[in-house]
Amino acid sequence: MKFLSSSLLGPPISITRSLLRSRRVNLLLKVSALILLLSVLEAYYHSQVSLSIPRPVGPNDLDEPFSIGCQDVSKLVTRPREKAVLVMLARNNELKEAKRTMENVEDRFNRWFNYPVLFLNNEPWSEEFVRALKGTVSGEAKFEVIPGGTWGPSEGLTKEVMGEYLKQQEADGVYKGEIEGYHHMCRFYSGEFYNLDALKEYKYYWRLEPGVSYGCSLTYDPFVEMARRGKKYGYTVALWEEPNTCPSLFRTVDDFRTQNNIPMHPNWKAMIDTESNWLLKPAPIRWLLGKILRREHYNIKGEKWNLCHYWSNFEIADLDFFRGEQYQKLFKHLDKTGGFYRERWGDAPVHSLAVHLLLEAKELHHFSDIAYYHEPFWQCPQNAKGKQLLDNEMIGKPTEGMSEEQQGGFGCRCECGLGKKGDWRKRNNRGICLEKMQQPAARHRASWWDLRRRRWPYSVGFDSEGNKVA
Ligand SMILES: Nc1nc2c(ncn2[C@@H]2O[C@H](COP(=O)(O)OP(=O)(O)O)[C@@H](O)[C@H]2O)c(=O)[nH]1
Ligand SMILES: [Mg+2]
Repeated sequence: MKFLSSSLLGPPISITRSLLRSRRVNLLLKVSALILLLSVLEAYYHSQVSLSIPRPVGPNDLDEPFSIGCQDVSKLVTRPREKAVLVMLARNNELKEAKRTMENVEDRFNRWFNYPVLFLNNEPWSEEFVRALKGTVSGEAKFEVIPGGTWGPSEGLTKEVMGEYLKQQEADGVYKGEIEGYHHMCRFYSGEFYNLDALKEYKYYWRLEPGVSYGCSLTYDPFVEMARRGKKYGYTVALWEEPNTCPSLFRTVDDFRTQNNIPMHPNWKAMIDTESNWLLKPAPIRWLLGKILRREHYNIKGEKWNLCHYWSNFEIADLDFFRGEQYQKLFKHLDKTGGFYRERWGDAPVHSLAVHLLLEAKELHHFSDIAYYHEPFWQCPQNAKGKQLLDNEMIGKPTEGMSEEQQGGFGCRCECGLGKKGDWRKRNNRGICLEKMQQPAARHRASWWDLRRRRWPYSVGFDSEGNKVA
């Protein structure tokens, strides 16, 4: 009876329900699939199209090595110098390491060019340090004490609050986060350094550190070349920053960018991670990560800094840029937030984000011909074949440690062996950061195949075999 009535009235209620449900499920599935597709398309568009880095216009890369092999230094030293200075911040107890650096830099460069060297300290110099270092410098040696107030802390930060910050960083395992002097040093080099009276007469500086070493000879004047080519910031090594030293740095710099209507030009895009997890970051997720959760290393729009930066313990740069209005305004903006102490912002990421925010790609220079070692990283080029000027009297006799000459190399008298095994030290210490940060200047770029094989071509000026791009 029951069956009859239901068959007369149409399909049983349970079947109707399940039909309806399956239609609803169907619709739900279709809508979900559509949302998913739109999300993927949107995420693709955002990361791979709107954040893509255009190749430079014109046939050439925007940055190439200043020199291939050795130059006839005897001809170059007769030319006018730039207003430039070598700078070393150091402590009295770093005498031995400071002396080693200076002797090395003199041997590889300054004995020909005789630039002045400025030694800086936050405490009075010991007589012993002055005596020992004076003897190493071929130009004028100047010893200055950093004026009080310039060596941190930030305005308004009490000793107690600073102490709390340092304790917290020690507990969190932040690299050198518990060392007060290290915070002062990072803040000093980020901003106050550029306004020192002792630097007023100069246009360029080359930053040195105790205990670093230079493995090639620099037989031309890098300051003159910087000026001639309109370069404002020169670097050697690029690498990833320790994430827990600067969780809010990128957001703070990007806030400055939007407040001052600075457009997202290619150099800035080069600091954004568009490679990892882009698929999972459509607009609503970015909004959640950036605006609501305020995730570390994200800006308010939900774009993530790739943590790449230039290692600022080597720098050759234009002081006018750093003491100029825009950079100083940025430094004050950063300093006001207390991040140099609440976190442990390094001067390296601060400089790097700043130059990528405020300078054009053509104003940056990779000193790929300089061999530079600072524990634990090393950049060292191969020696240019047939360009070692072995008979040049002023450069002198080649040493026993000189690496062999290679086709496609561009170093001068480089010693890259360091006595350790492995060939990686012979080539430039390229890597994903250098590759990415140089993209705005590079017409020739690493193919996905090169990247997969971890074969970093000399993207700026050179192809993947190390040959100069025509
Ligand atoms: N005068 C002075 N120099 C410092 C102090 N802390 C660091 N420095 C200098 O700052 C530079 C960077 O310091 P370093 O210890 O090499 O740090 P790292 O290279 O980041 O590991 C070096 O030139 C040091 O001599 C400090 O408290 N006083
Ligand atoms: Mg150091």
